[in-house]
Amino acid sequence: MLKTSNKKFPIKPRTTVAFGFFAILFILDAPAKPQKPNVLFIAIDDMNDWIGPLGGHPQAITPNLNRLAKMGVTFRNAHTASPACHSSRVAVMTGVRPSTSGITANVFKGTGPNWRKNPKLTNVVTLSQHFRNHGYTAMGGGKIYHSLQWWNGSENDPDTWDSYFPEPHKPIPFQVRPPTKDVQAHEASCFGRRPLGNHLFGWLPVAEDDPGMSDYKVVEWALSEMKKKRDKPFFIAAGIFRPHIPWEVPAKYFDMYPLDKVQLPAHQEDDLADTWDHGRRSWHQWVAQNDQWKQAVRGYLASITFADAMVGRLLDGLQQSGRAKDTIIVLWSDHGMHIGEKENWEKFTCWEESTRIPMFVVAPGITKAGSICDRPVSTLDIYPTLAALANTELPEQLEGESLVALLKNPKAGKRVQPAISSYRRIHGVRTDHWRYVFDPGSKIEELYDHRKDQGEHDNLAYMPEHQAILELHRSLLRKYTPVKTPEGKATPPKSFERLPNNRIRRTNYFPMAKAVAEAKAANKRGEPAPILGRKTAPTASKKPGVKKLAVIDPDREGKVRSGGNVLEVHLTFRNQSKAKALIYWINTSGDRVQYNEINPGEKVRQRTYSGHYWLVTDRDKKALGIYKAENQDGLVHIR
Ligand SMILES: [Ca+2]
Ligand SMILES: [Ca+2]
Repeated sequence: MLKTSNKKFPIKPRTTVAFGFFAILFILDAPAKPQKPNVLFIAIDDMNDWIGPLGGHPQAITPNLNRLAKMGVTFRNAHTASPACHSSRVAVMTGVRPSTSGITANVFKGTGPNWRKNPKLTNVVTLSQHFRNHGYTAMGGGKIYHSLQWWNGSENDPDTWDSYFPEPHKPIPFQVRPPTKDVQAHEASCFGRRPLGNHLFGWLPVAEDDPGMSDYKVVEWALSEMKKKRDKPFFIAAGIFRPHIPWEVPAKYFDMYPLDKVQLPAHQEDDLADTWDHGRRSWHQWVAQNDQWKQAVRGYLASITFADAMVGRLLDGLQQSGRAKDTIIVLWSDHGMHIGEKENWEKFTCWEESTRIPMFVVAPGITKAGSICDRPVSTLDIYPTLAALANTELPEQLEGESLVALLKNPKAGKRVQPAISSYRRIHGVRTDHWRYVFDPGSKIEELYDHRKDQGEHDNLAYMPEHQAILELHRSLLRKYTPVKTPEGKATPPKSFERLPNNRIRRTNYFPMAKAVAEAKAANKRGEPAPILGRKTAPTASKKPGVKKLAVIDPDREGKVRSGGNVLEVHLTFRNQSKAKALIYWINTSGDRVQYNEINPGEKVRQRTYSGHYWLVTDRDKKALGIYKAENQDGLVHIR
């Protein structure tokens, strides 16, 4: 039985006999010690709303999250405090708002809790410490603080746990990668520079079943801890790493989503016309030019279903341990995920795709099975909620709001705060059915009405009829963060024009899908189109001077394709041999396109783009060497 108040047992003895009778009943019924609920704290990495209870993707197979939803309260309007692994997790574990600490993005600084150097967080009592201070054994496993499968560092704080699996500074167990031949075949089928190295932005099955997965091992550990006999209540934090990239899970999960049936997420091609540029459009360019969108959706869905299976094992194990009746379950994801919407991949924005998360609470004796709460809540609320559910005093630093009132009454329970998400300088405010986004850098403001526009396509911030609601959201952001918002009538930033219908439009915007389609059509016509994405990609800075280019083995012809980078550079080909040489551009499909002939002793200056390949042959068209243009003018000696 859980209690949320400290009310004394109401004994009103009328007679000694009656008192004795009730006292005996009380003694028989009561546990030997004051009972405290156990806590099973499940952190999922990068899981967005593509799960049954949130309906973000019609094809997602998540039977175990569906089951969890039926056990307690589903928060359907839950958002991360910060859409990046590190900042999100620090906010959850400290209860301090990212805009207060200034920790609003990822860091990769080696081993140890670097976030403790932040003056606001140096001495803060973390969630696990709080439970330890109140008589709990606090154990962690897997990714709770920031760490990555391929990064040897971790932001975990070993001093805040009684034990950690597998080890506090290496919280994610070893994870096997897909077979090399599969990776190579996939690389060969794609051109241009793939985002991230080592195929980490990849989606292939591993040649293992569930027990070969690192998350499986974390769950095994959590189950073994649940079963142990112990004097103290437990706080078990289990971190599941999938569906974080790389989307590599056993083949059976890929098989659940036949590629030809996979649906792309709902999206609008020119969605970024009325908003800020998140700087990650080159990822979408690479996906689009290689026709990888569906494959990526499939990999993400497969990874979600795998993570769901791991959640199922935790739920089953808790049931089998006999402790479900006195264990609070909280499940949350550190942030959402763009899968190509708004020409973005992963997170790092303050739109719904990045901020909306799965969040569930099961509190025996408090929550009703199958309840739904649509009020805006935040991961910042997890700490105060758990502290309240365990009848402990809330530490002073907490800036979120206990959700106990909403757990008891999901529709009418008191809720004061909006859900605010901060990523670097950008902030999003989510209320019951509005989202406000403000970028203090470009000064652009956004306002979306979720009653009509769940995809957040139509920015209403510059419409006079929505001025009052805009003011309300500006004031909410000012109330809870140090951000200075604009005041008065919203004015479009310089690079935007105001349209007659009071929407705004970026003057030089060109959708990536259109740019890629045009370049592909040109290639099909046999025209060299080394402009893939040129109109939209961020301008790289060209290095001064001229660099002699290294020769690439001519046997690589057929394996290399031009694309990716878009900076204009010049290559000078000097023919120092005694015979005529031919110059070819290798197009985006990997084919030769002849550009020039160079006589002995002559030179040719050729305009091209960084990331593009050039082939030199002898007069019989036998390949002599391949050269790749870099972010600098290049020199090629033909000998
Ligand atoms: Ca994450
Ligand atoms: Ca839009």
